[in-house]
Amino acid sequence: MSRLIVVSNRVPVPDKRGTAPAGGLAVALQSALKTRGGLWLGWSGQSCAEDAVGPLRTVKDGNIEYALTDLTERDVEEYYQGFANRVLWPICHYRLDLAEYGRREMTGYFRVNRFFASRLLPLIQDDDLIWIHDYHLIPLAAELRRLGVKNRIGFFLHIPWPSPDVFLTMPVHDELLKGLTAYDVIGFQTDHDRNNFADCLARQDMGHRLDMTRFVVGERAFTTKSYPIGIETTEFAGLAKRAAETTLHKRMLQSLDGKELIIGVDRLDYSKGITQRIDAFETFLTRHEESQRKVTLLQITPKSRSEVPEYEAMQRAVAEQAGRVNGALGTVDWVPIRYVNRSLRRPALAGLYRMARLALVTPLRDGMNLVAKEYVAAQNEDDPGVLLLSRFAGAARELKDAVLVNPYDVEGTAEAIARSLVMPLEERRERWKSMMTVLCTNDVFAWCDTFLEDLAGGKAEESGSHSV
Ligand code: GDG
Repeated sequence: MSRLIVVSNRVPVPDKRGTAPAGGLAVALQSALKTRGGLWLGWSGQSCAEDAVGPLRTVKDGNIEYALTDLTERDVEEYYQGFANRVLWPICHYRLDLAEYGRREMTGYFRVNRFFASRLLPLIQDDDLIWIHDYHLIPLAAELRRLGVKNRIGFFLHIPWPSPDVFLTMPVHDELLKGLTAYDVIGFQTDHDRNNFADCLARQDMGHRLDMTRFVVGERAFTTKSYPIGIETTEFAGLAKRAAETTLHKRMLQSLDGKELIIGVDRLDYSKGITQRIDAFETFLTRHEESQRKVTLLQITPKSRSEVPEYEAMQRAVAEQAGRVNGALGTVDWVPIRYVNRSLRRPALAGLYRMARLALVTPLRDGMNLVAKEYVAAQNEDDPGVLLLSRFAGAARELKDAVLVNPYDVEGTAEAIARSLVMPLEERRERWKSMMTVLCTNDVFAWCDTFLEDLAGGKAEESGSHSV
């Protein structure tokens, strides 16, 4: 079996406590690599002065070898905080209003991708499979090809690919599209994203389609498909079951004092629809007064990208909003919203999912959303809770038995909360069973194996072998 090289912006080297990172990409890839092993290269998270970037640092953990590089302060500002998080992230989540274009940031993005290629080059052996992840590194394969790399290279996009009308607002759209054609396999979360990508190629008159999955652009042929990402379903279910025995679990139950728990878990990000969700919860409480003092929303929201201004502003806005609702509706012995602004350990999270009667997973746009899948896996099959899920999350295309909502429709979401809380046991069981069947089939290992089978499935297309 060929060695696997994974490249992503950040590399989640486990800390001494074995704490898992709060981020979907890291959670999924760590599960996938655990069994197969390989090399994982990315940014260490440290920044330094222009002339102080040292050699790669390597850390071994089981059969995974992590290779970490520092970036300069300028790199981080232009490539990461700038182009990746203030252009690509908002554009791919349909937030044209938040995109901040700057030539300096765009140049920095391509420069850092060149730098990643130069760091990776000496590590590559002839038959390695190279798997590059997410929007930070779209041009990386093109940079590697320029350096003569002939290996099979795959790309997986964890976030949505928007429709051409949105994507083509980006000044460097053609460079990004052309950059993608340097890959052999391009993976998306859903067919919808894959079709949007194909529509962008068609709109720009780039190459042509050979069949459902194969395209030819200029001198390169590639495959593009959807590979919906999953979780370690069985393992996570076991974790949640075991957590029910812990003291944290018992303390939490005691503190609820018979009230129903509703849970929300999201990185603090404007794409997750947290403020709309709190509005919906408030509307539900005011319209269904009989539920006041009977339910509590636990919103767990670890900080994320605090150095980007939009995120810093949102941190304040959500805290204020939760405080306002608690002030307006709370009583001396009941707090409607418990707002936790830090990361919990994974077993604790699993136990809380299992305790919750209802999960609110209401992103305005999401590539997949692993929280939705984790919540379902964590349920007690005898008395499962209800998943209320945004129809704009990739997960909604698989979890059709969730209660699907439009998160922009605050009143509609409030009514869906009310309906979910009184859903009969029989219906809850049926919906849960059908969702669990999907999650057991499409788990993270299936995701990884299917992608890698396609990636290993052929030799890199020789330049010139497919002229159009
Ligand atoms: C991107 C895409 C796609 C959250 N809080 C804590 C915690 N988490 C964990 C969750 C889950 C992960 O972080 C979040 O994953 P999501 O998929 O929900 O969202 P993103 O971080 O935006 O991920 C997304 C994903 O990539 C994978 O392709 O699904 O669409 O945006 O695993 O459990 N983990 C711990 N403590 C927390 O407080 N330990």
